[in-house]
Amino acid sequence: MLTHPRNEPMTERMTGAQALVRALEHVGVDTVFGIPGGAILPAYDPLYDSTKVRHVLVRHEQGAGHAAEGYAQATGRVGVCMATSGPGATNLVTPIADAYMDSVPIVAITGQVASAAIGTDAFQEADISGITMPITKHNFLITDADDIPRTIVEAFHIASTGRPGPVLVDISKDALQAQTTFVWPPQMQLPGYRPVTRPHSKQIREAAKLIAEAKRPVLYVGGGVHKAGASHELLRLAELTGIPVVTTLMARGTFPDSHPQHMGMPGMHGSVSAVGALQKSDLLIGLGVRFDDRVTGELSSFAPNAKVVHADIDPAEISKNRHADVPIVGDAREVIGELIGAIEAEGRKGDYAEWRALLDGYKETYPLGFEEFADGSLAPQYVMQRLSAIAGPDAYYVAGVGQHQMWAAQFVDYERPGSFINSGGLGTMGFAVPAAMGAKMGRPDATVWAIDGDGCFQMTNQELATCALEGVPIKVAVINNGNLGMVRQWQTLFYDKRYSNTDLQTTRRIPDFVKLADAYGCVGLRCERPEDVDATIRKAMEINDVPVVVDFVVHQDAMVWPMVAAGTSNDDIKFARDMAPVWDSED
Ligand SMILES: Cc1ncc(C[n+]2csc(CCOP(=O)(O)OP(=O)(O)O)c2C)c(N)n1
Ligand SMILES: [Mg+2]
Repeated sequence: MLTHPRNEPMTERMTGAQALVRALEHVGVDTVFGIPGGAILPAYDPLYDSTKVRHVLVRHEQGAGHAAEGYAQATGRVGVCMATSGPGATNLVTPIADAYMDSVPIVAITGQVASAAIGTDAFQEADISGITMPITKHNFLITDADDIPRTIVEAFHIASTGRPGPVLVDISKDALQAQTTFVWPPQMQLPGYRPVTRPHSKQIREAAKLIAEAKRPVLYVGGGVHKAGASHELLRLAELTGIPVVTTLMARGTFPDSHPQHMGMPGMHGSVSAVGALQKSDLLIGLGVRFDDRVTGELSSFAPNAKVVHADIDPAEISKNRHADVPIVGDAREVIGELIGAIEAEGRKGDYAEWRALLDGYKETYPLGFEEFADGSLAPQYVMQRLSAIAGPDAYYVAGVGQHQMWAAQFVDYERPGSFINSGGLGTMGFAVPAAMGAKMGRPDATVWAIDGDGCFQMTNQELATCALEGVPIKVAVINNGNLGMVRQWQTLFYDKRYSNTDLQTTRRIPDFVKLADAYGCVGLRCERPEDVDATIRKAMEINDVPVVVDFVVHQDAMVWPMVAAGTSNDDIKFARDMAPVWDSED
């Protein structure tokens, strides 16, 4: 009997490597970042012919991983990186851990030695699935070509659904070389994987009741809200209730900075108003957050009078660090949508006028500020303010890790969800340049500024070669304080100014970042004085055919304030050295 060909699955004989590339095309991959080598070489051959998948040859596999993360965060799609076995795969470990900590959906594809050689310490053998077991959402080792298409579909499904995260697919060389029958679409075999997205209605009603009864509620918003695409719902919930909002490092822009209900970023370097809001609250409504230690400070004195509503897609997060009075498992968009419905159904509204007035008072009395230097040298915070004003809210800002990252979080105004991309959980130096490259490839029409430290920049700036050759005109602001500044800040405060191994001596222009930019085929600019900042940024904004690197030479003594010293209570926040805010007398 003849059946209509459209009703039949597509089948075709090909190699495992061809099946891999075909599967990547079918799941919609358009960009892969990677470096070839022996074990993955069979996959690079059919990749050469693909008209749908663009492979970007990076200079270091760490760059491939961060680029995949930047691409994923700027597009909301799964980022893909590829490496060979052994050292290629182990170079992906840092970005995989980074993606795991920040719930970024990436799929890492690695070649493995031939299956008969696995476990023999063969040349370039590393047990990458074993190594990455604790830092992947899931990982696969494929030794049979027939399993390749199905596993690719499963990997993309797992990476992008529920709580997003990195998935590793390790494929032995013989599986890539073997003949197989390509069948599409394959049937997923993930019987145990069913993330809960719909929240329990009883818990939602309970939360709505607590919200109506609270006197001092706070919407404590984390990275999960933007990941769920729930920023519109968040705005509706906030405006419906009038509850003040704080946005964590991973949530900057999810709620507009300019909104009067926004109290800023909480945490170690958060604003007094945001930290105060949490500490003085009687109800924390945690949405897509994980009560990270950088936010809570000393856990035992965190928000001591608050009941907790905690909504997260990952049940493992709930009550992990702080007991949740009302636990809600679900997708943030559905949770917030249902909360809005339940609050409307409750009919009664809380009265938070006094609470808002108290927090507005903190905001006014303790705004973010910084020290300017009498010698006319440049304050890094001023650079951020001008970047923000000139590049505007439509740009993407991608930070490295250290003081410059915190200034980028504090002094750039974020109005748009997802416009700040950084390494939050792992704090990975070297993140910015490759992640900015990935973001720019995902959003070619957007302006993408990497805000990097002189230390971080020296870890991954080789991807500027990739950017220059592949036509990815990112802009890099190197905040050059000549030091591993954040570590130096701790030495200033806690180690009696004993500056052990934090002076990078970049003041000697080793390396000279302008010449380095030039060597990479980029434009290099330098700015050392406040009066030149605007003109320099404008010049960088005008160059759109090649990457631009601006060496902003700033004062080495600039510090990040406010600060809650590690392990101490949020109540002991300092907004400048030895300067503590005065909380209200009734507390
Ligand atoms: C890979 C890695 N190594 C070490 C650290 C510890 N660390 C955190 S911030 C920092 C200094 C970063 O220096 P720089 O890039 O110049 O940024 P700055 O703080 O000066 O703005 C270091 C060494 C880290 N976070 N990541
Ligand atoms: Mg530095």
